[in-house]
Amino acid sequence: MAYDFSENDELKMLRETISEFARKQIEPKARELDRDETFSYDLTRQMGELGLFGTIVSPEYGGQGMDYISYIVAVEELAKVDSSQAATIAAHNSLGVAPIFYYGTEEQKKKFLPDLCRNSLWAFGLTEPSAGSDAQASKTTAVYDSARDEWVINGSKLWITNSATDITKGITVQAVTGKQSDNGVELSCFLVPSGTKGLTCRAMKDKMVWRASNTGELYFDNVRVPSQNMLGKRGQGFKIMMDTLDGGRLSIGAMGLGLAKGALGLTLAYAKERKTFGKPLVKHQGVAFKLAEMATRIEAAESLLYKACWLKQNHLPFQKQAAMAKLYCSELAEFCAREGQQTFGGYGLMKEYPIERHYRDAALLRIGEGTSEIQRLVISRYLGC
Ligand code: COS
Repeated sequence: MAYDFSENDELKMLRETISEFARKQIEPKARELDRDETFSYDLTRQMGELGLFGTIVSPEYGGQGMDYISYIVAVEELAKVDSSQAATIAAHNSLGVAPIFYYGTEEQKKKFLPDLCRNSLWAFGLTEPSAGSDAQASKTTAVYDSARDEWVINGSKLWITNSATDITKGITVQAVTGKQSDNGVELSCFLVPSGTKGLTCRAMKDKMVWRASNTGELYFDNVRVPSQNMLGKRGQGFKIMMDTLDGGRLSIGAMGLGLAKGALGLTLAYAKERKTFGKPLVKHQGVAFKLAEMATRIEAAESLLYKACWLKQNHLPFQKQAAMAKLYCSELAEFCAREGQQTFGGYGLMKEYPIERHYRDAALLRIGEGTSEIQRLVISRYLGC
């Protein structure tokens, strides 16, 4: 099977549709939403109408049945213009919907997915106040109540994208359900619907990045869910979370690549207009070389990311390449946003110029869904280190 770099007409059309939506609908609002730190229900609804909620889910559960590369193209196009809107879609598809689609029982899929493919969001509850990179260090517990055939969840989660909106229907939660024979903890996943008694979801404010994306902190105080809400098997929780993150890393890669392309586009346009020392910036070799470097790294990142997606799409091992793509694309985004800002000079420090927002938003990519250090750890393990 050979890796094909060309995009067919269907993919080109999808890219153009999302690009046009991002330029016409998102771009004019992005600055204000960022300034006011506001999650836009209107844009989210429109993205749902465009079919971006259940991209990879098969039509029998209400999804679009897109292939993985198409989904990644959509995220990339959104991220060129605004990381916050891209984050809403990336987190919902990769982290919210995907584990239910891949690991849910037939009953769970029929119950939850059709709504999530249209109108509602679902979140991924892994990170806790003292369990970030060390994702097995969860303190949240779930205890089985055999009298009622229910699990009782206690604990908290932090920095959970899409978890505290009015349209969030629930969260997949990793919790400790027991001990393993080797003294390790047994971790399991539960589908916890919003509004369940004892669950509090609060939006986290005052972020530097992704200010128009919803980030929540969650508290579980004797939250009861029926045993049918366990996702996967008892003790399979960590693997479900890790497998889900492998896919999530590709969408963060797409966000990095998109942001980098957006930054290059803005910088090139500005450098053609702005004159110093009697000629446009692009005619100064120092600036032209910056642009050449950005473009070269973008080209390399694109090949790495889409190769990783192609591997996933063809059911081949892709975890190493996903970590590489996440690492490279997120660091690329930061590089391009910084070089772009430098080219804009003082204007690049003003909120009036989108490069300023890109510069801030890029910071999340090297931290969220596994820091750059975690990606290096994963890659080095594949090398046998
Ligand atoms: N897919 C499926 N299973 C996986 C896996 C993956 N990608 N990675 C690890 N596992 C399995 C292992 O096979 C192992 O199974 P066994 O116990 O049956 O052998 C088990 O999970 C434990 O694996 P490991 O010992 O490698 O776990 P570690 O505690 O060393 O953690 C890292 C590995 C650091 C890679 C993991 O904790 C991680 O990715 N951390 C970052 C978490 C993160 O991204 N957080 C941000 C979330 S924001 S949404």
